Amino acid sequence: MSELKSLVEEARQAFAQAATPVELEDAKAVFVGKSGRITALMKGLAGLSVDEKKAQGAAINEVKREVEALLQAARQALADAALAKQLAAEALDVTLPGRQRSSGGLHPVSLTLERIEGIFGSMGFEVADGPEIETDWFNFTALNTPEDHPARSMHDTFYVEGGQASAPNLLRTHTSPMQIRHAVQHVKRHRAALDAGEGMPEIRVIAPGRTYRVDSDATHSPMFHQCEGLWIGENVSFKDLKYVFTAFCKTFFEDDELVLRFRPSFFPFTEPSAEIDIQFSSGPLAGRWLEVAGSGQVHPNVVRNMGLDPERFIGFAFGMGPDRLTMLRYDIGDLRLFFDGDLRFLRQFA
Ligand code: 2U9
Repeated sequence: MSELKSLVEEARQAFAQAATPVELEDAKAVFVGKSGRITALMKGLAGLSVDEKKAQGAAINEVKREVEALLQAARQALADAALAKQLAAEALDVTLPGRQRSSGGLHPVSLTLERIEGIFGSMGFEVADGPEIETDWFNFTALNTPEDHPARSMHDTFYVEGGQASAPNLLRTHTSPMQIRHAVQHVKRHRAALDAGEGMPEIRVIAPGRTYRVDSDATHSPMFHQCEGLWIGENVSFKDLKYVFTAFCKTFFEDDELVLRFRPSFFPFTEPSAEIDIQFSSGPLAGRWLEVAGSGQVHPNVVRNMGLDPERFIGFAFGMGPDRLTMLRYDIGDLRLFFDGDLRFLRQFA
């Protein structure tokens, strides 16, 4: 009988020492397994009398129940400890502040480009796109730029690998090649009708984008933006240019009293050509003449390079610098602020 008592005590200690479920199941086998001590005691009943079997058997069964209850409690304790450990390891501090969600905004020059596209879009102009790496033909030759024009020199143009040795590829120096590409496609689509002596819808397009020149100071960046416009038809004249560009400037600068001045100038791709100056009616720059664009009637050679007969088709083009327009609109003094990426500056426009 005393062996039975100490057996319960031994089981209690063995179970308490088990640090893992595996150790606990090993300890269990010592007491209640097939070859455990309780099973051995049961087998020992065989040689006893009926009365002794009854008494001893009941006592062994009682011990077995106690050991099994201890085992169950030990299993539960191990499971509770494991859960507590996992919960502690995965604890979340729900009172910590959340991750901040920063809100983005458009770059001031992007805002200007969107504005330009919106205004010209409302006047029926499409928006052209095109590659920033261009061929010599689309960037210079098609635009009537003479072979010895200074813009073609290494001092002004970034040349890149590729293209022909006699005419290497380059980073476009203006957005005009996009308009040549657009016009050539447009003319191709209407070739059959044109050859049959019929008409074609007018070309009315603007081309905004990045351009590159070897130049860098407070008012020049090696990468800068341009937006050019082109309107070609059978009956388009300088008065259309004046009307369209005046409407654009008044809307863009939100100044209905703003006035324009066309000053004679020269570009290889337009003839005659004019510089466009504006004068604000109010604000810090009121009364001063500010140059905002170049313009002109598209040169017959350029019209021919689009695949059109310059005797029949005529039109005008203009070009402006969205970087400079942004500086004028927000009264910003240094062009480099746009390209430094300083958030203290950029956030003011977001
Ligand atoms: C085609 C034919 C003609 C676009 C034009 C200008 C005048 C011009 C620059 C002034 C400084 C832009 O801001 S700037 O960098 N542009 O003066 N651009 S006419 O003429 C074209 C374009 C495309 C097919």
